[in-house]
Amino acid sequence: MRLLMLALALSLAPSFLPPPARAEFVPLGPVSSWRHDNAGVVLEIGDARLRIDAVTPEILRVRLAPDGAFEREFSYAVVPQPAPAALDLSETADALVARTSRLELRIAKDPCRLEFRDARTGLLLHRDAPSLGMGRDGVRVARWVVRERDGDGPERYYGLGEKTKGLEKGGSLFTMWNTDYFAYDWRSDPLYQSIPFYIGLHHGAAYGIFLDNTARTAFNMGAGNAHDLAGFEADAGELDWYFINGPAMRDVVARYARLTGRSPLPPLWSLGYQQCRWSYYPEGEVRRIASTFRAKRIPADVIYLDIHYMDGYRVFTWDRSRFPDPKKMLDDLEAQGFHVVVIVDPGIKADSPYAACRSGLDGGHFCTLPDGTPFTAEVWPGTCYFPDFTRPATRDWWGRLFRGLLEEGIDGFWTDMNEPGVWGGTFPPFVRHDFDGAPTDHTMAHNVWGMQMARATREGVSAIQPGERPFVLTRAGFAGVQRYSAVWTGDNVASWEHLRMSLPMLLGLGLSGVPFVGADIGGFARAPTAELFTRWLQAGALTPLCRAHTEYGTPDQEPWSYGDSYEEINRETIRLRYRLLPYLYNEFEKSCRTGLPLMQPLVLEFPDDPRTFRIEDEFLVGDDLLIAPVVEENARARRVYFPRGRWHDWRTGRIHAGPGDETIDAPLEALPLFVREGAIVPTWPVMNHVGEKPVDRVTLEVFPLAIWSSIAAARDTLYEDDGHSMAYERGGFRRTPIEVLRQGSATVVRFGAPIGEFEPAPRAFAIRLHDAAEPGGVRLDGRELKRRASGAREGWDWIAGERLVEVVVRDPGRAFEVRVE
Ligand code: MIG
Repeated sequence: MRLLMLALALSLAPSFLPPPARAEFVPLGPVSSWRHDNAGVVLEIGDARLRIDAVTPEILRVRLAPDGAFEREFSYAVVPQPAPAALDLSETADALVARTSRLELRIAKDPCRLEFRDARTGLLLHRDAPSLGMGRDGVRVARWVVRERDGDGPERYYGLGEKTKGLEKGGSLFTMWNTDYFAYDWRSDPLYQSIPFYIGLHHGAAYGIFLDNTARTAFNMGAGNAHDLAGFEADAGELDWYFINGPAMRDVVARYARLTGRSPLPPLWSLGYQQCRWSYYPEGEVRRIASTFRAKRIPADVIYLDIHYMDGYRVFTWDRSRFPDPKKMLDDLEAQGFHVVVIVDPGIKADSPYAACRSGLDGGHFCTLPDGTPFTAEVWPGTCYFPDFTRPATRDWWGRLFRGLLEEGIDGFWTDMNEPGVWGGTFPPFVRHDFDGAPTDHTMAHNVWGMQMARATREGVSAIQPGERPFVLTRAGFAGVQRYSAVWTGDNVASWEHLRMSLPMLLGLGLSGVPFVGADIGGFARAPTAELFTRWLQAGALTPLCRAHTEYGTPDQEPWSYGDSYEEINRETIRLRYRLLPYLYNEFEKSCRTGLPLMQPLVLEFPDDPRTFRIEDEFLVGDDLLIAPVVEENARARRVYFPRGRWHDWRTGRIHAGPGDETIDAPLEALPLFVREGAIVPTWPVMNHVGEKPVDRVTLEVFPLAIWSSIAAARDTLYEDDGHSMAYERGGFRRTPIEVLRQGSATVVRFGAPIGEFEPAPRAFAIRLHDAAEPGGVRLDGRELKRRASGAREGWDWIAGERLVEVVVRDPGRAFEVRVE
């Protein structure tokens, strides 16, 4: 009887099903043969095949095809790379040794195991676990590695994108499977983003591992063992991964960003303060919020419309009873200096008279069941279809749908629910996707679908408005999402714990290639106290994306919603951001070139200082600002760790010498903010929004180095452009080289000839030398400058109480020199 049933089951089973896989880890055995072709090395290991290529001298790519057949050469994450680097190969009795100028990879032959060394120092960086290494486990592929150990304990791990559980990931287990996780907590995993990249740090050297696999993957960073094993695995597909050498941690991050692409420059207005809630409606309410910002002189650039602007949640429509004349409203808001960003959801209401539904069905744009009929699921609009964003023609179709909203005056798009999140979870595994021409099911497409929605959105907006920089904000993403979109950390909670958690989450995203990040200020779920909102706004004041948001039905959550004294503090906090906008913009522009994040954990800059390994309540913004926000209720002071160097308190001017801890006063109105010695920090006059007035003065706050050297402050370049167009790609920018030198007892500030075609409005430069002595005189290109009478357009002043020299000169648009004697 049993046999009969088995026979029956076998005969009914569709013939395309593979034989049931045995779930058992089978490590690689001995290398049976190998060859070295012009690009890399290919090894045969039983049925499996392993291929190793040098992408650059610092980056090796390793691909394991468990059944010997490599998949097509295609990646959603990795951008086209220049010609591969040379990989030299030599053979010993028991190993092959592959070398680039920077890396040495030893491949033991029996069994096949890998060991990576720095070619210059010889340091052993990373190796397969001897008894495990790479292997397969049914249809899964996995790799187990040694978690190294040094004098400071087990190897430290960083990255993995948007994860909770702290900045340093050692000892925890993580899954990559994009998940809509309302009100997650510090143990929740996985969340909205999947970035299968981590950094290892031991013996003062860092390296990176990037697993380029879009299936569900898991990273064991030393969980459940004696701290000596780590590993990663994928539910399907190849074990296709990259080893990235540093040894500086900054270089690992920069090289990872070289692989997966860097963020484009965003419009400057998107670095302004952004106000959101679920939802501002009807029109009168949106207008009231906008006018209140202006009346109260609280700077702001962006207002969001959440799902209530749509007609029955149909994306690309308006609810005309709530918004009778969107164009008029948007014109008026624009006149007030506001940009409007709308949410766009991927679910298209299955309702055939509706245009997006009809054209989607006609074009075959929706994800399907295996038999080709459109797949449906329930979400805000009711029963929905879902565009297959992994299909190029569908991305184009989606992109064209934005024309109407753009023509009405919408400036940016917020892609939500794109994990995908639907009522009850996500798509079932059998849902079909084009996967850019290699049709597959949801198992492989899930983690990239949201990123492809952000991509289709960005590309569509760019095609419709080719001269303008798009602004896209996405909840879901995969490695490389930074090429298309900013990222926010989803549905957090209005609690002190969430404020604390938000910092390592944002730092982890930055270490994983995504610079434009922010958390919902004040918290999304539930309502913050006045103090929590104020402290969160301070912590968020210098995060790359600065957006307050709250869920449906909560009390008002605007900077003025907590009474006059809080309003005053919140106004000043936002003004601080606007003063520092040119600094943020300069650092962003650097990030677009280097791939380094704006928001940096101390360990990125000081990986040789063990004190920094786990600091996650302080961070650097750009190269020179150290922020130590207050993240504890009722605290009016906090301990701050100052890494080596001297740090100037932005508010009080006090100087703190690191390394060491100090207790810093932090009354409710204070955001502890410090500037590294040697920095030149550009600031602007505060405005109510970007572009309210021409910038008539660029102030350079100069914090000279304490040690005697001919360089008094780091060389720097001031970057400027029009802030919104793509002209910067064709020379439409201005770079002004600035250096501050010591010549005897004089300090010389030298401005180089500006480079580029962008012409700023006529303006002055104010140079403020901190920690200075009273000057005997000041010269501009050799000519004596007068001590400044108030209101004079040029001249200098000495503010004894602040030990500050301030020199104001007109920008002559050419090289010039200010000499303070
Ligand atoms: O099911 O659009 O994370 O920011 O306000 C909730 C409503 C859908 C989730 C987003 C949140 C947004 C909300 N959305």
